[in-house]
Amino acid sequence: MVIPVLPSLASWNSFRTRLSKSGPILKGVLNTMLTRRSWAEPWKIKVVEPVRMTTREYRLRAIREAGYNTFLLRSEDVYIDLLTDSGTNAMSDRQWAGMMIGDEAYAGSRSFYRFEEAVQRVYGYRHVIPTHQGRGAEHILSRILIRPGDVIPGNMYFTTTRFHQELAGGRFVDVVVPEAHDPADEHPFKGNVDLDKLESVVKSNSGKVRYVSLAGTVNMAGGQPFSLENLRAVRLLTERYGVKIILDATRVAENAYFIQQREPGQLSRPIAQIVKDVCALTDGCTMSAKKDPIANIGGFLALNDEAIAEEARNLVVVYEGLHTYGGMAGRDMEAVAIGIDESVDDQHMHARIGQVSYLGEKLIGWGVPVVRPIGGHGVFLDARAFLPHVPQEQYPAQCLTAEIYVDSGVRSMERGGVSAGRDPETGEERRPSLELVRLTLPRRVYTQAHMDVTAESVLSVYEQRQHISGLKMVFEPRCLRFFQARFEPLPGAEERLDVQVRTVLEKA
Ligand code: P70
Repeated sequence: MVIPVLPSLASWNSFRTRLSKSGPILKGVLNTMLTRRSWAEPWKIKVVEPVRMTTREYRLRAIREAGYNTFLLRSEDVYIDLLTDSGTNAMSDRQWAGMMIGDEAYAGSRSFYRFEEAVQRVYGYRHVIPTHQGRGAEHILSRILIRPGDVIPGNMYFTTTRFHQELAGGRFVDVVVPEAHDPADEHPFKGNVDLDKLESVVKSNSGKVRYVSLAGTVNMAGGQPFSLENLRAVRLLTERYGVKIILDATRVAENAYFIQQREPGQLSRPIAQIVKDVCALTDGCTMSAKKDPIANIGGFLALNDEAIAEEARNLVVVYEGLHTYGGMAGRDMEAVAIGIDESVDDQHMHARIGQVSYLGEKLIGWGVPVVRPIGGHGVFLDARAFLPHVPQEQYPAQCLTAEIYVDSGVRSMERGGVSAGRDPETGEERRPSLELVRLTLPRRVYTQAHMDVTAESVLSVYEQRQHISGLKMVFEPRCLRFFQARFEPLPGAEERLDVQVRTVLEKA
């Protein structure tokens, strides 16, 4: 069943423009009315996990010990964990039941065949190679398809994807539409590929472009989708040059939801059909089953080409595990197989993205700068606009994650200069246009009240923003530095924080 929920983006935008002329109060009220259409999750809660509330003083100490990096916090010190939607989802009773009947045979596990059948049926690819998670699939694919000196165009980089492309000797080139780099631009499909840019990259690197790396809901742009129309055009273009398209299907069902809601003629079509259409326009995919498929671990590489699939099976047994488990336990494969079907259910996706939109629209209503339109898996704060006085070399988004944690125990993730890392050729720090903080929503985990607490905390930090100052990096790991980097406050800020920390220590 298809549920028409949000107004189409075009009518939404024109309505917003009219509202903005009618004064901020009316705008706020109407915004709230519009975005708070009543919806409820298509499930009820059977098991709960207690979370711990701590004091501000405690959190001040915890973030300092964590080197101002939310990845280094202990999860028991976190109240509402919006670090990621990866592997943090709540499985259904059916998935848990599947865990009990997982077949743990080393070879030829029944659970693998169930997993393979679900992938083939829902996404439509012929060959399925299981991996322990998404980056396992990225590793294998990059080793097979990339030769040193190759160029890989894509709709904005993703950290692990680009890292594996570079490890294999390739160079990623961003061909996403320019609107994706502007947090305030309301383009409904900011994940679209800029066709002229793509064609010029392919032409000027003749023989060096073997595939386009295309992500469903672009993570680093704020969870922004591409349209079917754009994908069809990319397909036509790449076919002319003999270039493949490899989809990062990690959040393809979320992308399909936005196609359903925003693309003309798609509203009556189920998400499952749209997912099939998207995959049919590509040659294969990598998947982190920790996201869309609502599992805690797992992934796969799926391909149509027999020869590439054979080579992938060669590599999977070296790096991941046998070609019928790829690093997953049998029970994990069961959970993923069941989760894949749940992920393309229209009501599930309505509630999932509806919750993200609830949080996002609340912040927009209060004037907090966020990436617009609100994306699929999280709300992305625009740290440049939030902290205009903190220059990018002082990592404003990183500071903001620490400040929000100290304020309320809500954990978020930096998605800016720290994540972008260094250019492997020049060694220079990259300065991405987007300097963001991601409040990521795990699927089926938190309630609307958790969203209210989160929004109020962000607002409270926003009201104190002029007192927030920058950080310096004091430990920089060689690979994917954002995971383990450590920071210290700059002198001015240190004083302010020191006073607070000292008070805490004295009290302790
Ligand atoms: C996140 C997670 C993982 C991911 C992804 C896309 C679009 C591939 C992967 C890799 C985890 C993460 C990863 C790197 C930096 C921060 C967080 N994204 N493609 O939170 O999949 O994690 O299973 O190896 O989003 O966004 P996997």
